[in-house]
Amino acid sequence: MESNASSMAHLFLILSVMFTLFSSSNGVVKGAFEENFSKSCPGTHFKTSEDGQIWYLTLDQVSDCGFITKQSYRFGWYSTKLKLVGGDSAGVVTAFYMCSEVEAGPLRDEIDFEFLGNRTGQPYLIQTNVYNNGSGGREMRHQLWFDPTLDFHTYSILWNSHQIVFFVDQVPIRVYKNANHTNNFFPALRPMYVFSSIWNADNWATRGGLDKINWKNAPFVASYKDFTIDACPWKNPYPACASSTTQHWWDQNNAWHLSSKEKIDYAWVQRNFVVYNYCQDTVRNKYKPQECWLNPLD
Ligand SMILES: *[C@@H]1O[C@H](CO)[C@@H](O)[C@H](O)[C@H]1NC(C)=O
Ligand SMILES: *[C@@H]1O[C@H](CO)[C@@H](O)[C@H](O)[C@H]1NC(C)=O
Ligand SMILES: *[C@@H]1O[C@H](CO)[C@@H](O)[C@H](O)[C@H]1NC(C)=O
Ligand SMILES: CC(=O)N[C@H]1CO[C@H](CO)[C@@H](O)[C@@H]1O
Repeated sequence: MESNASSMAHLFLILSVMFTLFSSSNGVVKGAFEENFSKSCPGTHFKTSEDGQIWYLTLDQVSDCGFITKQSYRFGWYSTKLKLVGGDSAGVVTAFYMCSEVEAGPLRDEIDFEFLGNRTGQPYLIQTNVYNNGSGGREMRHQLWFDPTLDFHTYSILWNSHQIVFFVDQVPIRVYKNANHTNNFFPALRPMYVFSSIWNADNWATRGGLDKINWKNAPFVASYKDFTIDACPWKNPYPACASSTTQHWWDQNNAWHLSSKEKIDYAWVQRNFVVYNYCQDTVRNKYKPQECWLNPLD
């Protein structure tokens, strides 16, 4: 009996070690910058805090700055905490996005969070967009219910075969459903890299390009921390990440729809913070794109 119990305990220990090993190789990415990311700017424009936990990206007249995951992923949960450039940040765009190509090629898929700076005291706008096979034009713009330059807030993307959800501090601000028709406009096939960047977009970003960057305020610094990717790392051959062969939490029934609490939060955002919705833009779209007819609460 005695020896049985101890060998059971032994087996249990081995199993939990194996479980730990497997779960840490399952695509959860936290911290450790160089291991998981490459930067695309001079060292002067990318700095970290002493403990390596906060990453500072700088834009000035010499350079912009960005970083990208070494690995690509298909479906999952992508999240970061971000503190935006304060003061006069008109023309500066900070981004957290996903793209199927390292260099923005003509047939890319993309899921974007873009933070459009503004003059001191004027509100930042969040622009989100979805690209499918090289076409975009799915912009929405939201105001925020807080000042995103004062502190870190969490911005997250949930991506699975049924929906793309953009979250701000766990509040779903936008739900983009999969129409699933033969001509649907939903990026689901190609794995994507995860990017972050800060750059000069004063030809379009603030009041349609009227407000230019005031370089006297440079350098502009955006701060990132707690980058989390809980997703399926892409491996050949396809379909290593296909939903039918896996049981990841992000591709199960609960993640295919908003929860009832999320539906209430979503409705609150729709009532109070939407500034622009391409689905309502009859000047740009004579016919409503088909995904606009889908119910985000389904
Ligand atoms: C993407 O667009 C290209 C060029 O228009 C087309 O040849 C290709 O079939 C498209 N791919 C998908 C997956 O829609
Ligand atoms: C879309 O179609 C595919 C293939 O028929 C199916 O596996 C998937 O569950 C469908 N998705 C939705 C959102 O209906
Ligand atoms: C910047 O502030 C102006 C004035 O309040 C506002 O009209 C605009 O929507 C704000 N954001 C952007 C990105 O232009
Ligand atoms: C996908 C990937 O490269 N993941 C790595 C991220 O960094 C951790 C260590 O912090 C590694 O264990 C992962 O393999």
